[in-house]
Amino acid sequence: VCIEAVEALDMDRLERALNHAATELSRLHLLENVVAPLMTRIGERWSEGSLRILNEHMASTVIHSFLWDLLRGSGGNGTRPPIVIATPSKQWCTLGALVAAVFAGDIGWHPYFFGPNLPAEEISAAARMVRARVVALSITFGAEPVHLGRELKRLHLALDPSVRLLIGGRATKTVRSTIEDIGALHVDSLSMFKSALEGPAAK
Ligand code: B12
Repeated sequence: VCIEAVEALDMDRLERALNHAATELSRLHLLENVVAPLMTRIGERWSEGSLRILNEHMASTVIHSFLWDLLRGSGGNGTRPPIVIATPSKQWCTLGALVAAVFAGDIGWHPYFFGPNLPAEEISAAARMVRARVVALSITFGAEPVHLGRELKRLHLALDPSVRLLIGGRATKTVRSTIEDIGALHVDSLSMFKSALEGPAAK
């Protein structure tokens, strides 16, 4: 249903289908088995040439707004532990980060979501300002590993050493050795993210 709505540029239908899925499914299931595969499929169809850029843009816009609605209100009353979530410099795909933010909110964290393309010093400033013990990054675009590796090293140096850095997303493997060098954790899935956030050192 979702992909048909994207083909037909039917934003209302896509929104209705997503809202319906949100009431029927657990958050984890919704995010990992509906939202992510839909975007992957759109990416494949776009590569094959059977969907246009505008179909992808329409879907990204609707899904961004849908996820933002799920995220809204997950700040709580000040008792939840803060987590900073963003994508590093030159990383423009925010939906994975937004998925991680919605999920973190769902399991009791206060997500501070800052969107795409954030330089290292802004990410570290955010962590300082909201007193976050955990920073989570999403990496989707794999074609600039040298720049990205440098940004991650700069972030590592700028962050307080007690802040944990978790990194997820489909292109994380392009900077695997840097992630090891700086002692960050590669979180492969939302379940692994959950374990990391529930571990003893997390909050
Ligand atoms: C939508 C999209 C865009 C949109 C993003 C809109 C937005 N607001 O986010 C826009 C238009 C900005 C875009 C731009 C570009 N894109 Co693009 N895009 C995509 C697409 C179709 C879907 C990505 C997406 O949103 N997925 C949905 C999310 C929810 O899924 P996800 O990111 O995989 O996240 C899941 C997990 O990875 C995980 N996760 C992700 N992050 C994190 C973080 C944490 C902490 C945790 C725990 C988990 C986690 O959780 C999610 C749920 O399971 C992909 C195709 C694909 N196969 O991914 C291409 C894709 C990523 N794009 C690609 C390209 C080439 C580009 C452009 C260069 C295109 C261009 N020529 O201008 C630009 C610039 C990219 C850049 N520099 O960042 C390539 C990247 C190839 C590569 N070398 O890495 C892809 C793979 C398409 C392709 N097959 O060629 N893109």
